[in-house]
Amino acid sequence: MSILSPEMSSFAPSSKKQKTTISKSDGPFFSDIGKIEYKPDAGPEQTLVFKHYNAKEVVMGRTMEDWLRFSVCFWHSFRGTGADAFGFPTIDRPWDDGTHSMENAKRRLRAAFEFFARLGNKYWTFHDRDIAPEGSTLAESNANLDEMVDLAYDLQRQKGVKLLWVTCNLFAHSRYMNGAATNPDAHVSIYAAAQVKKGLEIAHRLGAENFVFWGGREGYQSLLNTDIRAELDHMAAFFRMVVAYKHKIGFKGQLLIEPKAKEPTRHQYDYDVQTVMSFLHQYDLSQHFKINVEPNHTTLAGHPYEHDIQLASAYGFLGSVDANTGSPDLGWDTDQFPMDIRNCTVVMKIIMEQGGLSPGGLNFDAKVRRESVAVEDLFIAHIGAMDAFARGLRNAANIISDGHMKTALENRYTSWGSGLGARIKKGEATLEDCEKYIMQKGDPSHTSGKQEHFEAMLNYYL
Ligand code: XUL
Ligand code: CO
Repeated sequence: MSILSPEMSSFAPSSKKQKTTISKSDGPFFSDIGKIEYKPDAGPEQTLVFKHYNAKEVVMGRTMEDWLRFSVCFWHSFRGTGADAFGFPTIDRPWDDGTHSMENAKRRLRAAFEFFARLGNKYWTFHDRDIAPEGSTLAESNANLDEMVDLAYDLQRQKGVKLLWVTCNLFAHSRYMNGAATNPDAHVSIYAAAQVKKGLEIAHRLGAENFVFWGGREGYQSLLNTDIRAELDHMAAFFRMVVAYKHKIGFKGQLLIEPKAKEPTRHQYDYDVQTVMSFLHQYDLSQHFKINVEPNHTTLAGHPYEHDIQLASAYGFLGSVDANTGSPDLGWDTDQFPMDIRNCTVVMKIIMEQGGLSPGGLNFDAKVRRESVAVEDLFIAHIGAMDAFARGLRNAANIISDGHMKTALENRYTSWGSGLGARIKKGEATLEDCEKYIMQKGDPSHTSGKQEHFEAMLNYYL
């Protein structure tokens, strides 16, 4: 049982933390750490340098920076407190005084941009309510947001950091407890739409390259009190208003839907990539949206790590990636930094094979463990994950240029390239043709799937 109110979550924008206000320094906050450098010969204990990520190095015709498009997320890295459902905050940042004042919000944003400049990521992401405190009315929230967006605009220019995407937090406030776009009460959905209107405007002003919809409460807790068809119709109508307004204001960013199977709802409508694709087709929205895939959500849906990335890419829907990982032994979303070289390799192989992720990127929707309380842990986590993806990139480049895995895969399907197989594919064959074929040729032979051969080949490159 949870002993904490949801207010303790790092996503809770309007929580009133019971903490004494203390004055905090205005920075710099990371002068001990300095600019993170590329030192390929560094030893295993040197975790504050890049050993693999070399931003300007060219791999298969493009710089690492261009392939990887790393982004730091504001909510986990600058709003995370280490609180969980069973424990109080553990992380106390030197820029955070525990209040919800604008002064604190500004200091925090400056700290974030100092962090970005030292780490060397070129992109960041945020929810509207991460960067500015929610007011007591929408007008007040919008005014707070405008003030913070002015500062973000200046910081982006000063530090040369761009906005990968913005999203609206339509799940933490209690008004959204029964959903946002799918709330049975139209008044709540109207509030969400008004909030998203402002979200699109600030995304436009800050030059966001994408805009994300993660429907955290768009789902149900019980089928007994839920009209699924009505809720999905409402969600589609909501997205149509979004598309119309995007075009009206001339926002050029790519719209993305981020699937997740469950949590916080028992069932989330955007369950996984296949579900989102069919929703988009069903409601004739597929030309307006791509998908932001988060592998920890993929594993939560019961699929292998790269399943959704592979599937979205196969259908031209892979727009961006929330680069993180879970603990496969657990059944929930732990948002850990992606450190597994095998996973990073297969993901980069898919991304390179589709020609890159732009205008999407690899957004670290990941948080340091609640026990990793030191400021340097925030750097080590990002550096480790960036290095893991740089290794993934190099490995994927080798796999692709060698071509052995591609050939082996294609070999499994050669029978579809000619004869009756090819005619079926083109829609030129009938069931009678198939019967005649089998009568003549008899049973197919057993062909090896060669799974172990593929696994051993992959390991060669890791
Ligand atoms: C929650 C999650 C969100 C979205 C943005 O699981 O992934 O942080 O990425 O709302
Ligand atoms: Co995410």
